[in-house]
Amino acid sequence: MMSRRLSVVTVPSETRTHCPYCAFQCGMVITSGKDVATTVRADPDFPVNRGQMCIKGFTSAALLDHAERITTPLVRNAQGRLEPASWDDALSRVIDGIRRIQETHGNDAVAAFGSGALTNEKAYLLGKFVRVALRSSQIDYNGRYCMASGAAGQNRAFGIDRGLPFPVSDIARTRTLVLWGSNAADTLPPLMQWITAQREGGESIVVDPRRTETARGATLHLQLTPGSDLALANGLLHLAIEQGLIDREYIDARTVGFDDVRRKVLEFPPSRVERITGVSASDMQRAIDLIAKSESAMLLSGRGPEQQSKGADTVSALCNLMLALGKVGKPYSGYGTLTGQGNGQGGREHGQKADQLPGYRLIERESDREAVAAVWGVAPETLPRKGRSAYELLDAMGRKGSDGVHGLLVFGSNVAVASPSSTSIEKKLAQLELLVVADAFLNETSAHAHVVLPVTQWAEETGTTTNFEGRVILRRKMRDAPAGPRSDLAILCDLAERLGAGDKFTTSAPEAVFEELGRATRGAMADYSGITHARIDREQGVFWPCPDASHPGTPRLFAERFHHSDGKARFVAVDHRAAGEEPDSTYPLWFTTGRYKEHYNSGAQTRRVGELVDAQPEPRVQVHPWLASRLGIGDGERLLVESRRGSVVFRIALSPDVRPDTLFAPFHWGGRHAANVLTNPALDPTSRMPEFKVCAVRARIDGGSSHLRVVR
Ligand SMILES: Nc1nc2c(c(=O)[nH]1)N[C@H]1C(S)=C(S)[C@@H](COP(=O)(O)OP(=O)(O)OC[C@H]3O[C@@H](n4cnc5c(=O)[nH]c(N)nc54)[C@H](O)[C@@H]3O)O[C@H]1N2
Ligand SMILES: Nc1nc2c(c(=O)[nH]1)N[C@H]1C(S)=C(S)[C@@H](COP(=O)(O)OP(=O)(O)OC[C@H]3O[C@@H](n4cnc5c(=O)[nH]c(N)nc54)[C@H](O)[C@@H]3O)O[C@H]1N2
Ligand code: SF4
Ligand SMILES: [Mo]
Repeated sequence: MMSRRLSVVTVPSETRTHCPYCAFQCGMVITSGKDVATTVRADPDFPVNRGQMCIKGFTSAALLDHAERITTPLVRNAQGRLEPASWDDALSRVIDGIRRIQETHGNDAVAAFGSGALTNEKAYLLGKFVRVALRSSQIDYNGRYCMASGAAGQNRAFGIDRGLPFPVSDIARTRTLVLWGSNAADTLPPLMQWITAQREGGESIVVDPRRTETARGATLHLQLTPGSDLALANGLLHLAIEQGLIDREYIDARTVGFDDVRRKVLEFPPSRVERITGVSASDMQRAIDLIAKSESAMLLSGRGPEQQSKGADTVSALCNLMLALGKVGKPYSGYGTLTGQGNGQGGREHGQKADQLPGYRLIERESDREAVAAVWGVAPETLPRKGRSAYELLDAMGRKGSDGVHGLLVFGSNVAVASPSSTSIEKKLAQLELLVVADAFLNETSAHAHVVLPVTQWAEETGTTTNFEGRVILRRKMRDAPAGPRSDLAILCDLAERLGAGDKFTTSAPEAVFEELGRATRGAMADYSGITHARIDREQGVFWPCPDASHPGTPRLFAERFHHSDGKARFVAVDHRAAGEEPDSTYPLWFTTGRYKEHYNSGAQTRRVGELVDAQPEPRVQVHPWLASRLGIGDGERLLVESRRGSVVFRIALSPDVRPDTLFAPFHWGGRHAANVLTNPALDPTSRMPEFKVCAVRARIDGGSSHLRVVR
C-alpha cells in the first residue's frame, strides 16, 4: 500500500469587523493567516454598507504591518531626539512630568485631548482618567472641530443629539432629500447607494459653494456664498410662511416658540437673501416647493454649514425650517447631521467633552455628578467642574502660571494639522513642558512630543463604536498586536495606577470597561445600559437609547415626543451675522476647506498608504477658470495663498465647479501644504466650533509680485 504524506494546510481565518476610518463604520471581512496576505472585503451582510466600501476601507489593512508603525515607546533625549525606551522608563517620564507640573501650577495645568477615533470604551476611560486620576478639568477632543455645532443645534431643538434619528435605509424612501454642505459622494461613499435609490424616485437638493460629485446628481444645486447658510435657511422659511406652506397643526401640537421665529424670518425676504447668499429668488422658490410640498422630506447637514462661527445657530435655522414644515418625526422625514469620525457619535457621548460626563450627562449638573461619582466610587465634590473647549485648551498652552496648560496628553488626534491657525498651535506645542502622544504612527503633533506611546490598532483589539445612525456596533479583534504596542485602555490603567488611583481602574478589558460604561449611563440621555458586547455580536448593532437587556433599542426617535421634558420641540430664533472674517480689498477672496475621497482627516494614516498617495499625492487648490485668468495663472501652476495668519503654496486644479470668488483646498496635509495655516480660529459662542469653512485670503503666482485687489 502506498503511504500518503500529510501536509499541514493553515486555513486563513476570517473576521467580521468594521473599518477604522469614518462614521459609516462599514462592515468588513478581514482574511488573514500564516503566509497569506491580509485582505479586506466589504461585508455583504452588514445592513448599512451592504457590500460596499470606499478605497480607504479597502486599503486599511496596509496600516497594520506598515514599516513606519511605532512598536516601542520613544522618549526625547538630552540632544532633543526621540529615542527608544522601555515602557517603564517612558511611563515614569510621563508621571514625573505630570507631578512636577501639577505641584507647581495646579491640577488643571495638565490636560488631555481625545478623539472621535477612540472606541466608546477608550473615550469613557479617558474622560474618567482625567477627572479621577489626573483630577483635572481640562479635557476636550477633536469632535469639537467636527460635531459640536450639529450637537448644539439638535440639543436645543430636540433635547437630544443623535446624528440621524432614523436608520440609514429611511434615506432611500424620502421624497425630497436635502444634503446641506455635505459632500457624501466623497466623504461617505457607500451612502450613495441609498441616495441613488432615493434619487430614482424623488427629488434632491444640494447646498454647497462647489458643484461637488454629490451636487452633480441632484435636482437642484444651490451654490451659495460661503458662510451664508443661516440667511438662506431663514429665507426659505420666510417664503414658506408667506405662501402658507407651513404646518400649523403640527406647530401647535408638537413645538413651542414659533412666534419668535416667525417674526425673525420676516426680516429675510428673497431680495435680501439673494444679496447675502448669491442664490436667486427663483432657485429659492424651487427649493421650498420641493421641500414643503412633498409628502416626506429630509434635511441632512454636513460640516459646510456647521464649521462656522455661527454654526450652532445655522443648525437651529435648519431645524426651524423642518419643524415649521411639520417634517420632523414623520415617516422618512426629519433633520439629521451626518457624523464624521469612526466613533464621532459615541465619542461625543461618554465624557471626553469639557462639560460632560458619560451618557451625555452634564458635569455641572449635581444629579449627574452624583450618579457618575457613585459608579466611579468617588465623592461627587471631588469631580472637577467643566474645562475649556478644544481650541481654547490648545490656545492656553504656553500661557504663564496656573492659567496655562503646561502638560498635554493626546490620544487620537493630530492637532498640529487639524487645528485652525495651525502655525500658532504648533508654536505652542513646542513650548509645552510635557507633551505625550499615544499613537500607532508618528505625526506632525508627535514631532513635538517628549514621550510617544505606541498603541495597538483597530484590528488588534475589541471595542464598540457608535455609527452615524446611533447604532452601537462591535469592532472585533482579528489578530494579536506585534510585540511592543499596548492598548490605550492598558496605558490609561497603568498611568492611573502610577498616579495612585489604581483601585478605580482595575480592568483594561474592553468588555468589562463597556459594562461599567453601561452602568454609568443608566438613566441618562445616551443610555447604553441594556447593551453588551455579546448582544451586539448577536444582533446587527443596537440603537441607543437602550435602557435594559430586554429593550429592543431605538432605531427611530421623535415619532411621539421630543426629548425636552414637555415632549415638545423648541424653535430658536436666530439671526444672520457676518463670518468672523469676510473678503475686503486686501484679502479679496473667500477660502474654504474640506476633503478628498482618498485621504482621511489630518492624513496621519492615509498619507502613508501607497495606493492613496498615488491617487492623490498632494493638495490642490480649486480655482475657477475666470479667477485663474484674472490671476494670470494656469492649471498645475503654483499659487501662493495668504491670509492674516500665514501663507501656503498649492498647485492649482482649474475647475468650473467652484464659485469664481472662492478658493477651496483639502486640509489633509501639514507643513508647506497645510490649509489650516490659513484658517481663522473664530469660535462659535455656543458650540465653540472653529470657523474652518470661511476666511478671507489673497493669492498670486508663487514667485510673482502683484495681488489681485478686487474680485467683482
Ligand atoms: N474621504 C474622506 N471621508 C471622510 C473624512 C475624510 O477626511 N476623508 N472625514 C470624516 C469626517 S471626520 C467628517 S466630519 C466628514 C465630513 O464630511 P463632509 O461634511 O461631507 O465634508 P467636508 O468636505 O469637510 O465639507 C462638505 C462640503 O462643505 C462645503 N462647504 C464649504 N463651505 C461651505 C459653506 O459655507 N456652506 C455650505 N453649505 N457648504 C460649504 C465644501 O465645499 C464641501 O463640499 O467626513 C468623514 N468622511
Ligand atoms: N481646515 C479644516 N480643518 C479641519 C476640518 C476641516 O473640514 N477643515 N475638519 C475637522 C474635523 S471634522 C475633524 S474630525 C478633525 C480631524 O483631524 P484629527 O483630529 O487630526 O484626526 P485624524 O487625522 O483622524 O487623527 C487621528 C490620529 O489618531 C490616531 N489614531 C487613530 N485611532 C486611534 C486610537 O484608537 N488610539 C490612538 N491613541 N490613536 C489613534 C491616528 O493614527 C492619527 O494620528 O479635523 C478638523 N480640522
Ligand atoms: S472610510 Fe468610511 S465609507 Fe470608506 S470604507 Fe471606511 S467606513 Fe466605509
Ligand atoms: Mo470630523
